[in-house]
Amino acid sequence: METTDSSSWTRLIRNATLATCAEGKPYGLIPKGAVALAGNRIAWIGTKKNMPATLPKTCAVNDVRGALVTPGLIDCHTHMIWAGSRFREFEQRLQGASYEDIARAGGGIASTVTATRAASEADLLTLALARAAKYVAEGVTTIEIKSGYGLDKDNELKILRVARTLGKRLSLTVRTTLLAAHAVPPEFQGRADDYIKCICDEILPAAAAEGLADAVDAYCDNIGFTPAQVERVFAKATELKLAVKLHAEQFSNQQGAALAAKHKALSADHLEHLDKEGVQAMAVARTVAVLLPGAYAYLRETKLPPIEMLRVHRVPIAIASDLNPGSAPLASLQLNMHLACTQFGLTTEEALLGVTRHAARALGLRKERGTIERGKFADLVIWNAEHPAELAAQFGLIRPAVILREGAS
Ligand code: DI6
Ligand code: FE
Repeated sequence: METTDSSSWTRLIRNATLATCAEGKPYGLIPKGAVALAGNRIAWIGTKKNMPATLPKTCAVNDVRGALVTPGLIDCHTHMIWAGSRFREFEQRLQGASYEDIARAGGGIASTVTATRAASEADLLTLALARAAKYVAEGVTTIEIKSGYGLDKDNELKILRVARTLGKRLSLTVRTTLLAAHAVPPEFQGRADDYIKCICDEILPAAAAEGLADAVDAYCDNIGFTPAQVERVFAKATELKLAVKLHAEQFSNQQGAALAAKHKALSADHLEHLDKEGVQAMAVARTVAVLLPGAYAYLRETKLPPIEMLRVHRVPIAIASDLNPGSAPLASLQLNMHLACTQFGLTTEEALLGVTRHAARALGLRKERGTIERGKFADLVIWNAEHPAELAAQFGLIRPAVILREGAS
């Protein structure tokens, strides 16, 4: 029998209901499981039966008495840095106005841009820290944050800088995404193509030069940008060696998902209006389908994303909160896991994989995070729960007992 070398172990978590989220069994579940850490990496996964007889003296041992242990949760799509509030739009929509009507009348994203441009970096950081803290409290250890409420070089970079600072201030891995192609700013009104040129010539190169963006996103829809405009942004991003993702098929089908897949995008997000061609293209490119059930519910949409088709074509499905002031001011990833099940018909296992393994892939982190597997970062949550289905089956009740991020950045 193979003997396990435990000499490098610094911590052993035993007697766990281990939801590794790795491929294989449902949830990657190992009942009575154990996981050993060596510094900031996962060194070993096993059970009581194959645990080594001796451990180094310096190895801490945690008997978690059957508690659920999962990878740290990952929210792979947020816009968490903004100033101002759009509660009036919520009232307008309850009276019958649509999200698109409000955007066309000059409200929507444009109003948040005005407030965000006026806010200092320090003010934005204070606002965002309070929002991010909610996610940390519910077991999120990695979060993606998009710009997109600055819409000029200085303000887009300001937002990305706040995002980077946020990650250093909290025990949180932050991935930043430049979303300058979110809306046409007032100074470019009626000149969307000129704004795209400004993004490609100025904003994108500046963000890349300062190392502020891990990826580039765009908003492809009737109220956003056309596929041809998105393509120009993607070409520039690729030239600068930045990964791409896309807001696609939210209110209409623009063949955005196929465009994203053509550019080997990490993800295409929203997808309520996704069609078969889009699904097939995503399947081939292994582009993750990021579903945002909170935005769907908040906007009281009725067209469901084609979940069964995504399953049949084995497109990885991630779930994210889309936290933003206009279409999803709902600061909880766990709520989105719940809504993914009740609104979109996902299983509780799909909901968990959607905020772990598949969310990691949507951020280009699949080799480092998202599952409990040897060699990955020690980035774990020990829950006050006994089964992984509990995370999606209820809301606001399941909380981390301990978040373990041993020296992870
Ligand atoms: N993501 C977005 O970027 C817009 N919709 C979405 O789901 C919402 C942005 C906003 O209304 O502020
Ligand atoms: Fe979004």
